[in-house]
Amino acid sequence: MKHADWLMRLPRNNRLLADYRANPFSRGDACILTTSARHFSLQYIREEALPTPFCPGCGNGTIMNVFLKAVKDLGHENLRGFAFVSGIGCASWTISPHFLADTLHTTHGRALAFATGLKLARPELKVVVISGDGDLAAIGGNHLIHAARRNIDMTVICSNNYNYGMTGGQVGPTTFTGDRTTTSPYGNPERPFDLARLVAAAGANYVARWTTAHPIQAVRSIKRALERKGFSFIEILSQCPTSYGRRVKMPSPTDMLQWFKTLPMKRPDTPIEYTVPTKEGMDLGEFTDREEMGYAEALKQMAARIGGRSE
Ligand SMILES: Cc1ncc(C[n+]2csc(CCOP(=O)(O)OP(=O)(O)O)c2C)c(N)n1
Ligand code: SF4
Ligand SMILES: [Mg+2]
Repeated sequence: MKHADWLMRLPRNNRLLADYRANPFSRGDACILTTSARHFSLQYIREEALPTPFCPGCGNGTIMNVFLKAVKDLGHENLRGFAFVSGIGCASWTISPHFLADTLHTTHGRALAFATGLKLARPELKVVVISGDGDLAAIGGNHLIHAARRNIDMTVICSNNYNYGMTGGQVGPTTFTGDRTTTSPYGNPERPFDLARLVAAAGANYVARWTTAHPIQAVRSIKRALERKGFSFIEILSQCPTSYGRRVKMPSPTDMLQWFKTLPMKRPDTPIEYTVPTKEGMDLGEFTDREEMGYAEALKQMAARIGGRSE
């Protein structure tokens, strides 16, 4: 969308719009806005796809923002060297139709299977998956642990909002014990996964957990993940006021952001083994950071050994 068109979308009484209407070529605020206030992320986004379909206050916009900031910081002027894959769910809409890039919006739970095929067919591409906790860890849980075990070269960003947001707030594999959801009206009797520990234990090279209230740390980890070979996984705890927050006494997005800010940092001596996540104890930080051989390199070495081609 052109900036002038964007200005025309502002309410009629908006001062910037009035300024622009009075003199589109002036050097007033409107002109400054059209030249210098363009958000950095727009260079990576199909502007015709805006606004996003997310509910007001949803954390997925922040996830989109931190990912693109990491891309920008790494010096990519566009997304041409990337290929993006998502499953089904609100989080999956982060990538397509918004990213100005090659994207695969696949079937529910199968993002990592598609991403694996894509990486093997086009190893030169940086494959990135952005999807939800349900998509990646419930129906897609097997793909998740095996992609980590194989150390397949890709970066996976999980928007963990503790429920199936898009389908109305069902209980999922990260929903806390006791939480009321549409399918656990008396409280969730199950124990949730600790996704960061699960994926680290399964063999990923790099794993970190942050929240939408920790954008600077999230950008830093995403940059690190994008530069790693092998499997990298960033869990981002994200607010879903519509389907989750209002059922667990955190109806406003800021309620959840305030909760995120109280979460502890992972201590270096904290064990990597499974601990039952709780709302108070969900620790943040890096869970593993190693340089083990990625799947692409393992295939290459095998091909060299048997005299074949890996690419
Ligand atoms: C095979 C299959 N089963 C179920 C569904 C319905 N469905 C669509 S999205 C979704 C869950 C989404 O949850 P999550 O991945 O956490 O994404 P969120 O919407 O919370 O971001 C489900 C169950 C489907 N589309 N396909
Ligand atoms: S339902 Fe939840 S996750 Fe989906 S767009 Fe709305 S706030 Fe975001
Ligand atoms: Mg979810």
